[in-house]
Amino acid sequence: MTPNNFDPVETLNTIEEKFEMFQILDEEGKIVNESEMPELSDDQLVELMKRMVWTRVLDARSISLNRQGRLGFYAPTAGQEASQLGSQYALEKDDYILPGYRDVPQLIWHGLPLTQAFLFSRGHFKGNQYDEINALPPQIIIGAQYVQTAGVALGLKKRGKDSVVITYTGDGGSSQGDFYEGINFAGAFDAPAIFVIQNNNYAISTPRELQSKAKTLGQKGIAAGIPSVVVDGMDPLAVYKVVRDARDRAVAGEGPTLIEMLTYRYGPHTMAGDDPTRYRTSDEDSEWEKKDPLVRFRTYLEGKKLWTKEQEDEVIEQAKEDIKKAIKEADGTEKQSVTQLMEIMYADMPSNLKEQYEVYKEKESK
Ligand SMILES: Cc1ncc(C[n+]2csc(CCOP(=O)(O)OP(=O)(O)O)c2C)c(N)n1
Repeated sequence: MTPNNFDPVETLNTIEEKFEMFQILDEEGKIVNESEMPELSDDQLVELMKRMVWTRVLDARSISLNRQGRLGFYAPTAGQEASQLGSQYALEKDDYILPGYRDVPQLIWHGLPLTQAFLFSRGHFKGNQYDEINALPPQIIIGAQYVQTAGVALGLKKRGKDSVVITYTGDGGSSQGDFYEGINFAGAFDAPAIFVIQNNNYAISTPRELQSKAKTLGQKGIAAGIPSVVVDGMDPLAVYKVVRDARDRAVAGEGPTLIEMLTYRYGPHTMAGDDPTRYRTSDEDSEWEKKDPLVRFRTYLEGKKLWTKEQEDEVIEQAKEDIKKAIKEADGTEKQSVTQLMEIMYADMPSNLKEQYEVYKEKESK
């Protein structure tokens, strides 16, 4: 292109047109992109379904436990199972997860004991003390995990590890400065990172249309010079495939990838008083219910004679048992004290806090 026919509008349109949604399994449970099917055995497909069903039960139970005052902070996950678990399933145990507050399911399936997830919800420091899982605790500051991901990924690269870091933010998070800093830095250093935007159409009540003029959020990676893709976030097979490919590239030294997953949260933003009926229509909800990842994956697996109602009931019962046991364990965990909280916060406690520490030590001894 010569400077004479330089046309910035055409350049933009050309780029934006390229960002079509990648899909393998459609809403009817049919494979529409056979050549892109990921290499997953029948057992692996069933395992992924089990995880999605189990997690849907956890979501429903967490919401009622929260309403009973038995859990604290909780960000509902129903609707986002394909994005969350399809992506986690594409990781290896040594890979790192840097989650946002809604991404507790990925942590659990990466090895976080459910009891700890409940303790995190209750604000207990033991919920954030990870022993056997490569992950950081869920980030509450929107987008901050993107910058940390660039750092962790660069660290892995410098140490010659063949593992990667995956991080998640929302459509709202993709407007943060940290988002751009993270993808830019990771790109500049070919750091082995996978940046996910779970675009569930709303940042609390702010709709996607007000979030950015960009036609897709996935295209934002182009400015950082990194491969970028928009995927059907309700399709576990497509999500698995794009994340696995991104992982392969990262491990091969080819740097990060940005993945926008188009998804929806069926519940409220968090359990702290959000009412989605004030900003979403029931028609919109119904449209997305038709895309439910569990429904389409179930239809697909039933068609392959890999899944039955009995299997599903078994997983549901197992989930309920696991939850009951974990809540009991969480209830039995010693309450955290103020002094414990202060001890884990500081290697060297500032002198003014030391004074307060002594006051509490005294109080707690009584
Ligand atoms: C830096 C920062 N600003 C504002 C908030 C308050 N806040 C919490 S969640 C949220 C919306 C995030 O929406 P999105 O990134 O789309 O993620 P989703 O919750 O939909 O998964 C906001 C603004 C925050 N936690 N951190």
